[in-house]
Amino acid sequence: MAALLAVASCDASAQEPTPLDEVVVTAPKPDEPPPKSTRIGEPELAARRASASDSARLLQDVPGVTLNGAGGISSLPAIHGLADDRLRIQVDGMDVTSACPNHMNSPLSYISPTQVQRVTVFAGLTPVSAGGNSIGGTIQVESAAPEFASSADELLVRGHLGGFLRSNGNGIGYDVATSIAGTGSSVSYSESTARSDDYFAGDEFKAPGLAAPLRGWLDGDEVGSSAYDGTTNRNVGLALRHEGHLLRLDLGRQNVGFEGFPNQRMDMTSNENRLANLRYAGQFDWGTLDLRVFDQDTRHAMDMGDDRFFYGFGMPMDSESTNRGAHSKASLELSDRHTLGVGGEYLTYRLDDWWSPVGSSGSMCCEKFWNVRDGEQSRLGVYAEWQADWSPQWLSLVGARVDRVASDAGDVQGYNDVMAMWSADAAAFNARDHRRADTHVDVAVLLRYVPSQTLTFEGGYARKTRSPNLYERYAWSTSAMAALMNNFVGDGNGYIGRVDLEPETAHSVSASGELHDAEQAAWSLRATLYATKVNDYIDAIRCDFGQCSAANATATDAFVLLQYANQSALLYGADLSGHWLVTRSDRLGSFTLRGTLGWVRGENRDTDDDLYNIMPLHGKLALVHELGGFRTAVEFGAVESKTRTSSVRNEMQTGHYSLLDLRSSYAFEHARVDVSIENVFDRFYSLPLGGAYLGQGLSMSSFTIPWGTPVPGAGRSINVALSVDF
Ligand SMILES: [Cu+2]
Repeated sequence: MAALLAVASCDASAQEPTPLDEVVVTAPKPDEPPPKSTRIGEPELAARRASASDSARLLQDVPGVTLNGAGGISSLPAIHGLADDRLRIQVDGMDVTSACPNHMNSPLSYISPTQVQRVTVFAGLTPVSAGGNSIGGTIQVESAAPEFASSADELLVRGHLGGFLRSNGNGIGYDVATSIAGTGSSVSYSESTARSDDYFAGDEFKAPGLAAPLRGWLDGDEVGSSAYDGTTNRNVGLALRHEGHLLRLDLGRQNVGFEGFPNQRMDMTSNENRLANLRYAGQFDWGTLDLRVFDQDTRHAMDMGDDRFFYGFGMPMDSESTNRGAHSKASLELSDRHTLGVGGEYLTYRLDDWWSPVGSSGSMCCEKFWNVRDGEQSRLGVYAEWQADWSPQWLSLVGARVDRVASDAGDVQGYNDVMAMWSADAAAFNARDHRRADTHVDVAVLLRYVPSQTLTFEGGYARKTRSPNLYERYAWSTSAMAALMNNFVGDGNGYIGRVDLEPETAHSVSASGELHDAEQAAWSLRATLYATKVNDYIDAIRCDFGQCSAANATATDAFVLLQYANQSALLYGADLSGHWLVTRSDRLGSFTLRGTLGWVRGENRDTDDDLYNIMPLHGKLALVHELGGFRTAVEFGAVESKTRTSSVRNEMQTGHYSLLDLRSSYAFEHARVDVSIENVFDRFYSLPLGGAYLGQGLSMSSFTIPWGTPVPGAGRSINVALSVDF
């Protein structure tokens, strides 16, 4: 799989089968498939869904993709070492955006795994039509496309009921979906929920005791602040179809009652998100046309959850955002060989982030602390992309795009104006002009060469650009408490913005080769090499001004305060993936070995430091048995120890580990049962990308939680999921 290179193919059915995840094309016309990319469909998705309430986990076996730990339903995917806002992540075509100084409500947290029907990953080089304001790859997650009845006298009625139980953390949830459709119209409804207590590691990693003064007991192996509760996603869809035209309106609402974050200093105590997505797709003699408008409104609240000290008053932090977008895309078939895609996008994002005062005296009295006030970022982009099928052997895709990104934020204030700890930083920030406008010029050149039935080469070059997000530019306070609340990487440090940050510009080259049998069924081996040089990479330097102490500049075993800074970075690595059909017979079914190996390095070229959260060498080998409706997989994963760490962030090292998972499923005609045992031997391990453990105790200041404990991975869990379709 790992079409780590996105090279276009004009026909989805021409996509090769891929070693780890099958390429399943479920897109109905006129929902044109994107250029060649990695697609995850059934049955891989079904098997993953059964054991995840976090949609990012559906991506965990895609070569080149790793997951940065966060809350139980909101891991942040990384592609080749570039994560979070460096990727373009679209949910049902919408550029959904986080509204939180910790990026708790990440884009993929807004769709539950049960809704996900198709995942497309552009790991590595992305065509410009799928890029924009991002330097890593693109992840597109989609829910089910509407279905229509095939004849006028038929009414298509569908229903789905599902539920799951997971032993580790007592996870439980359900999902229901129904739709009624004629030949030209369809109405659908879906709903899903999930909850879990704190999960347990394979062994003790701290002393058992009270989570915090006046709080409940936590066992030594219990991962504090990892629970979540009251997550509900509801969606209503309407669709109209007439000949080659499809109009869809989807209205979604998500509520999260609580989500703990073991690598942040606070928890999400409420999140309400509303989505409206109106789209049109049409087929014409000259090609296809796609139009979309969408709106996302988010109200987000954070405070201390049950595993943290409450300080008698809590620490309310609120944010509210509106995110609106319009996309248009036309694909013109110039001739049998040439297709021209042109498109335009407009996005506008508004954010307020404020912290209500607490107490009638003291440093957090007496006014609202404005972390970001009247923040806005708008982006206008246009692109053109030319795909040429020169011959059955050669294909090229060449594109360019220009984006204009304007960012601004209003004046701020601290909890009061009388204390210098707030007023000095606020005055310095307010004295500056905050408006910045960046122009991005991106290009992508992708080539594919198929010299024989058993060999495919892909390669290319891309230049991509990303502007700093609002927190990177406008988080302003050098007070430790305030800076520690601004952190979306989970390393326990505090972050201070920099208004003058320049956009990151990435130059990427990538090449891959795939060998397979002529029928593309029995075996395959794919290797990809890639390198990305990032100019003005937004890394961090130690804060040595404002309220930052002299010790902050040199500490090597403590949480520290950092300021974002443009530096240059180099990321490079290799992905290897393959499959081998060991044996197949009518009586015993088929046995297939599937494997992946990922290796990535990230270096700061200005400081010679290693970049933060770069996954050590990791691999997975699975033996999959399929017979009729039965599918069983034995998965063995191994990860090397993490010794290359970011010293500016005092990133912790983690040890090597290996895990065994067993997954089994049986698909009846109208039902499905999944049973899995994850981490069969209940091994203890630290998550290499899980960040610092901050899930209990007095988490509001730098020195009240000991530095040095990474967030551990989950111990054994026995998971069961059932679903019925009718
Ligand atoms: Cu938050």
